[in-house]
Amino acid sequence: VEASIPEPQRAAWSRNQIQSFTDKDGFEKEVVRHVETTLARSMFNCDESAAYSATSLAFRDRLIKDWNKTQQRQTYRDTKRVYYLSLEFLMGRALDNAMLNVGLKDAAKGGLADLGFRIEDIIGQEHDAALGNGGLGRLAACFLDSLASLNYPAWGYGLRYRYGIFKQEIIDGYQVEVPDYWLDFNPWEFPRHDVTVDIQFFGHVSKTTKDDGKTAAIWEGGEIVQAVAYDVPIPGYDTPTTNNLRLWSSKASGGEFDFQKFNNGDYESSVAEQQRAETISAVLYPNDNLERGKELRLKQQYFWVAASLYDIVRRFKKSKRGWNEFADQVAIQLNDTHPTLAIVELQRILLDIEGLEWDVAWDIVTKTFGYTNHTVLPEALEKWPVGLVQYLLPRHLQIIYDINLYFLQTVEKAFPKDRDMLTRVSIIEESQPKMVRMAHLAIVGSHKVNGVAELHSDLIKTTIFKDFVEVYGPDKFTNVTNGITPRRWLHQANPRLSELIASKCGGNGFLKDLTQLNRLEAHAKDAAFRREWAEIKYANKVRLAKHIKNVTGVTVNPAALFDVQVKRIHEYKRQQLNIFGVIHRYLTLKGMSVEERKKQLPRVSVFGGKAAPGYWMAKQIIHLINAVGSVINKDEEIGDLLKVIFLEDYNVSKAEMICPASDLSEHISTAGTEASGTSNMKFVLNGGLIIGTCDGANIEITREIGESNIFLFGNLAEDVEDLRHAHNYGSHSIDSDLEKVFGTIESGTFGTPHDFSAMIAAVRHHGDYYLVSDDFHSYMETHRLVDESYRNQDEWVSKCITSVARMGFFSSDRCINEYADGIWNVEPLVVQE
Ligand code: GPQ
Repeated sequence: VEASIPEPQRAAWSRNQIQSFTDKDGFEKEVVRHVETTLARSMFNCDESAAYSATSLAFRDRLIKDWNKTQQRQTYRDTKRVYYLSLEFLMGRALDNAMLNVGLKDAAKGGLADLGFRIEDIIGQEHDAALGNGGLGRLAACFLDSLASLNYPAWGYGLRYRYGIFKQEIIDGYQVEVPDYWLDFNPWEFPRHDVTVDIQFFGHVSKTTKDDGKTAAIWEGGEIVQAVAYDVPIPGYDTPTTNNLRLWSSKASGGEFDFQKFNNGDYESSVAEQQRAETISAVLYPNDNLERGKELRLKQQYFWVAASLYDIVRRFKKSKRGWNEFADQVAIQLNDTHPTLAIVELQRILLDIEGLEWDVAWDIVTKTFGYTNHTVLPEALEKWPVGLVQYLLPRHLQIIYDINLYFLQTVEKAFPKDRDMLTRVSIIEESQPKMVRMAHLAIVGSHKVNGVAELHSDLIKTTIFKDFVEVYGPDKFTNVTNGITPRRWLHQANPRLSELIASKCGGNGFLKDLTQLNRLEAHAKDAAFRREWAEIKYANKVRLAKHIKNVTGVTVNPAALFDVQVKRIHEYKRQQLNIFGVIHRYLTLKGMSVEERKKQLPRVSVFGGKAAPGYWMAKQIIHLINAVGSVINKDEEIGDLLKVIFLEDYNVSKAEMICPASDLSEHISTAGTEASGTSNMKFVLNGGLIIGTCDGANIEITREIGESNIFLFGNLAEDVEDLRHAHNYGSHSIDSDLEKVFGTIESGTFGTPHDFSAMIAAVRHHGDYYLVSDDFHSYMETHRLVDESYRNQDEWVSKCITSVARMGFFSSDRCINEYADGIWNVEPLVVQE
């Protein structure tokens, strides 16, 4: 059909396209048009929800044009493309981002005001797209923003979950999970019912002899599920480049119903089949840093990977190039091991379908893939039972065995007679049952493996992947320190600060070259500038205080020091250390005379974050935080001096309000456990200081902003192993201040002590794996330093300004350029307008 339309005709059409709006009046006309036609409503009953829909549709129309042109340009120029495979994309809201990236937010603001709306209220109507758990998914979203903003020809590939991460409610202090049905009305996605892929599961493998006498494998039988593409436009900031995020949705391959069964009167089972197929993309697994080995999860992984690879290969084939050019045209990045089956799938396509020789195919595969590791925690490393893979993907298991065989042969040559080495590096773990080690497969099938912060990248080389460094040499392993997009995390989240910064940095250039923030440094000693800076922070705190009042009923004083820890709840992230510290602070205040108390600095401790539904200990931690809050917050003796808030349902849009309002944020993981952390970067970029351990990216943040601008405490990663050993085999004495905290909990101050006994026992009796007791004293001492420092507001604000000025390194733009240079070998596609 496409080819039958003559070129002059096509050109004429595109010239005559309706022009997008460029100002307030044009915007208003578009909104009215969408309300009255697309939404079929009258302007007389246009409420905030309709105004959101119409505004989104108006901006969407604009994006579509840039998006189409971008796709045309990329197809025409046919340069190397990057494919970012991620099971999670934690996008948050799209409208505000689209308005800012397109550069017409002011027009929209004025237009909405004319129609009687406040733009903030309209933005607030949007439901977060929450197709991710935490840092890993949000990193993928920041990467998409940078890829588009830097004009890289790039695609994201993921799953279109019907239910994203659950909504968290706090009922009587406990977390309750509620399904997040977010697709009611989503103007940001485009169903592509014409872009479908049939995905095969189960079945069996037989051998056949080809014309040339060679044997080939045929995978047949089993069942077919259809993948349908849904496309989401990803606008770059201040560039016409608008890339594509393609999310796959599953449905039964027979169309709506199996008519055979239907006509035979078996209506119910034909509907059931439909529903079974749809289950594949129904729900995001809500675990962070934990793998549970569920069959449906493996199905999700293969479904998504196979559909994406089919699409990538189809696009490559259109270029009519030879397979020897595949890796020059295609770079695929594996976001953690979740998409590792892509390695096997590409090998299968090249071998079984395209008929390439094993070695030729394998060379293409390894040149194509790069693998990013995001954790060293053993419980997060994916392993799948061999039997399950055999049953679900019989041909893939054969290929995995062959990959392993050839790999072990090369290892054997390099390390003759080292059986232990072979056992350690094997892709197959010889356990009961046997397991496929996905990280090993990912390493063997990629040309580069990277960690996400310097310490983390060093740790993977010396611990979990040590043997592979011996096998491949150190150059296969590299570091790309994480970054965040300054568009969302500064410009969008903190517009007033962004504007103030722009006024000193020569305009908005810093949003595309974050190193320009260094121009701020000269102003840290300027008293008038500091006042403006502090005034913005205060206003952001007032806004958060209002939100806190609205959702919890607790009044907090915006002049207090806001001390924030928001992230997934996990023992390694040590929210328990924080709440024990809060209790200690409370006891100290209670022990003071009224006079002494008057001299103390008021604090608000803010917590937020979800616990995986099956993570019992994390849920106990949430319960303790809420129990402590409900006692302290109504203690009149304490009043404003200490408030403890748990904000329910922490997500991206709430982070955009919370980060700008923090004075101090907590990044206090046991050293060596947090691969990078990225909220640490968000908080500093928004003019807050950090209390943290020498872990993940905290170390590089310290190097950049200077030791005097961060509050570091605690044991170092290199000492963790010895300490754990001492807990288990030597004597383990608990910090005396921490014992007082335990005593208070056990006396029933915060409700039934039994509820919290496991948390205490983990420290006292079960080896204190996360070193809570070891770090407690230094943590409390460091909090005292924070108080002291905060009293000198001039100095505090200077520290904040200096820190922001030195944060240029942590842009995800820098990070994406490093991937492009060091791993993908791709170049931006310069846009000539
Ligand atoms: N991360 Cl393995 C997740 O958010 N989920 C996961 O399942 C794994 C890692 C995080 C990691 O904990 C953070 O330290 C990183 O900053 C983040 O990935 C992005 O690299």
